[in-house]
Amino acid sequence: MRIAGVIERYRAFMPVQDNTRVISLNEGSTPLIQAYKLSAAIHPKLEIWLKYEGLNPTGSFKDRGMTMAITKAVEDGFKVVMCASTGNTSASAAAYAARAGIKCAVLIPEGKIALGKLSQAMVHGAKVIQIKGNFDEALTLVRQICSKYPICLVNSINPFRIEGQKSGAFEIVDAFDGVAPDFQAMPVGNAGNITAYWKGYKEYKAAGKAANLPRMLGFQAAGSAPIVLGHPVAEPMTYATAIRIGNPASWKTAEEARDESNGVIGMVTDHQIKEAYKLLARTEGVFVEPASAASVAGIIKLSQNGFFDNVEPLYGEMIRLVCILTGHGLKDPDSAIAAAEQPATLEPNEEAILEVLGMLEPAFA
Ligand code: AN7
Repeated sequence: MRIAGVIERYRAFMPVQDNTRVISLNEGSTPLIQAYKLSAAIHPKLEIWLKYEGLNPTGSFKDRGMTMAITKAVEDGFKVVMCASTGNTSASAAAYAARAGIKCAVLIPEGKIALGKLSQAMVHGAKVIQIKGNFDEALTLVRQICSKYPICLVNSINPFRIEGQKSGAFEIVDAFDGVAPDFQAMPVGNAGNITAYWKGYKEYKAAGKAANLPRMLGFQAAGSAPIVLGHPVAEPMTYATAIRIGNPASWKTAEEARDESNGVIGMVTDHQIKEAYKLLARTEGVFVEPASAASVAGIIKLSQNGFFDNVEPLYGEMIRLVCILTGHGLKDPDSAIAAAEQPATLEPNEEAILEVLGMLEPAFA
């Protein structure tokens, strides 16, 4: 069976006409993986599922929104698209623009985007411009330029991005036969994705396709936590560069998602993100980029604070929680190598290898 992209699969919910030329890389349909060991390690009542968005065509959730944004840009006659990015949006925009045969320009913060993401934007032929400033400054410039010239802005303030990204919520509800999980946890940067998921869940419920709505849990990095602090952060800091954003464009709708769903937007330290990053890789075999681990770090923190102790599951005995793992670990190989034990370098000699493996010790005999 051929599995189509998110516009074709959820066409009734997408703003396309019968004759719209759909630009797609067959995004979506990402694995939803049950995390038995992680669940047991975090809370006895939690049933955690991992929505592995790193398996989208360019390695992040951005593809769900980019298929819709580029489809519309082409339909509306644009020949050039532009975005500011901490990396993943630029990778996705560059790939979908290449697919469509239009030009793409990306503004990125100099030195603050992961190697894999930079390589993607470059190889797909985008015009890559590094700004001596941060993401928020880059986005301000992109907004100014796109308001004056015939260039389509494809950051998540483009409403078509949100329309495409809401498909993630549809897939989760479909996977559980019309039931939304008790909770959904995700990292929050520019806050487009939490906005999109909440819109998706509400539309699916209104259409009679979801029995209930989840409570939304969003997590920012402590050095870049404007929504938690209640004010913009002029110089956002975090090693999770994807969410190094101090003034999110979708701030208000993120707060609406939190408040309407009786949810939480909290923050986690870089240390907590790193620990969750390693835990996911080592206990579940799931490799994500650092920002994606903020969702797991956030659940661990909430659990330690007793947050789940008195929660009544919607159905059955367990509290079902879906964690959105937004980007693939291969995006950021430098972080992976820094977080792990370095390889041994040996002569090509059996004894030496066995020694490193500990096989020559009596315990192994
Ligand atoms: C892996 O690429 O903002 O809250 O410019 O790459 O919707 O911004 C990326 C954000 C989470 C946060 N996880 O999502 C960009 C960019 C990963 C990300 C987020 C991003 P939003």
